[in-house]
Amino acid sequence: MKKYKVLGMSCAGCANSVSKALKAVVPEASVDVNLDSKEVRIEGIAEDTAVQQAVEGAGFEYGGPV
Ligand SMILES: [Cu+2]
Repeated sequence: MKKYKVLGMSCAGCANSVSKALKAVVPEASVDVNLDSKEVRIEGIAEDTAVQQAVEGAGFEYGGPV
């Protein structure tokens, strides 16, 4: 399990966008977005670079692994 900081999420719609973007790049992993802590939890195999690209591609700021 890995956790990443994602900045710029302000509502459930943002969380959903991030979640969808991540699921697209790591379809075999389970993704959980926590709006309160601004963290994304990924269960399964995920490359940091793929996570960063997905987050940034969705228009949010990648804060790195937690
Ligand atoms: Cu939003």
